Amino acid sequence: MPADADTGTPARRGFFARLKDKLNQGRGLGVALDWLAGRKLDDAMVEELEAELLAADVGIEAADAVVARLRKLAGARPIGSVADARQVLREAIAGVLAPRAQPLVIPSAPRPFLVLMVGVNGSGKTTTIGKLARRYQQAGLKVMLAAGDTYRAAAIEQLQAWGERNGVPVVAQQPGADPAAVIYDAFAAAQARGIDVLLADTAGRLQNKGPLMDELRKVVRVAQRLDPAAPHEKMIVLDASLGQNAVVQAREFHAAVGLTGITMTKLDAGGKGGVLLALAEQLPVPFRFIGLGEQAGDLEPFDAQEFAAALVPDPPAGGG
Ligand SMILES: Nc1nc2c(ncn2[C@@H]2O[C@H](COP(=O)(O)OP(=O)(O)OP(=O)(O)O)[C@@H](O)[C@H]2O)c(=O)[nH]1
Ligand SMILES: [Mg+2]
Repeated sequence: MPADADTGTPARRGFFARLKDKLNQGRGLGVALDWLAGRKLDDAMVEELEAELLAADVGIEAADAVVARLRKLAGARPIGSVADARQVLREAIAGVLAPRAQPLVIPSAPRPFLVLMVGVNGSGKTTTIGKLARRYQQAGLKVMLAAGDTYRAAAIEQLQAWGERNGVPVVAQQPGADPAAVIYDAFAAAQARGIDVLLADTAGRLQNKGPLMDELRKVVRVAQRLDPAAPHEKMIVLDASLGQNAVVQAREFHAAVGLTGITMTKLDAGGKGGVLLALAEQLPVPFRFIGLGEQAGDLEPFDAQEFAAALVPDPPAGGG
């Protein structure tokens, strides 16, 4: 898919440089390892590192997984400098994240490829749709949006504004309409019009509200009348600043509709980033994109190595 084959472009390098500055306010992990150089990884160091990991929202299971990988790596090669120690920690972290780093590929069939966005209120679903619309359009795909958040007129207008900005059609009905009907109609229209990617918005909902989760299951069922494989992507959008709570949300939405992708937003806004390690360890759902702001360009496919490098930055010059 051309949109995701752009690793190494200046824009992408700039994005990950910004991620490094934003995560933990650039402080990063690995301070506990600064004195590892030339020494053995001892229990005191491990304890301090675990505390750092937990403070960064990594959670116990993933902290254990990182430490286990670190011990293995540190045992297998000499660590002569602080830079070596940081590199080993980056590798341990990347090792935990790597199995989930699976970019969203839009295959040549089936088309239209239906992406259903789900998540709690305010996580960034509608904004992410706007960003993806631009991304896929720039990749030469025909994009359409479905205003499946029918709870508020403002939600429909917000999606229409993104549609206008990108010059992509938006299928919408009146506030209060049945979201399943809106998305069904949009899917049928997208089929008729030869659309490649249909991005369907939904209203924010708390994972413990049964009737709202039923509504989401209905959206899925109704879309399947047009294509039994639809929605081809069921993407949850999670707010990184919610920390471990994001893991709870992902688990519950996964149980309800069977997620196929995770997009993590707001890593620029207090999100510590460790939550991705917790998710990697606890859920078998691929990481698709990460969001770093409110603008259309503030979204990139997830990359395990780049993310680990951002979590464990080099200390500022002169800062040891
Ligand atoms: N800083 C920052 N803000 C973001 C990001 N993504 C979204 N936002 C902002 O978060 C707020 C909520 O975003 P929406 O896209 O409306 O969230 P939503 O999930 O559609 O919200 P509901 O429809 O109410 O459930 C908006 O002010 C966005 O501009 C991000 O990556 N970083
Ligand atoms: Mg919304």
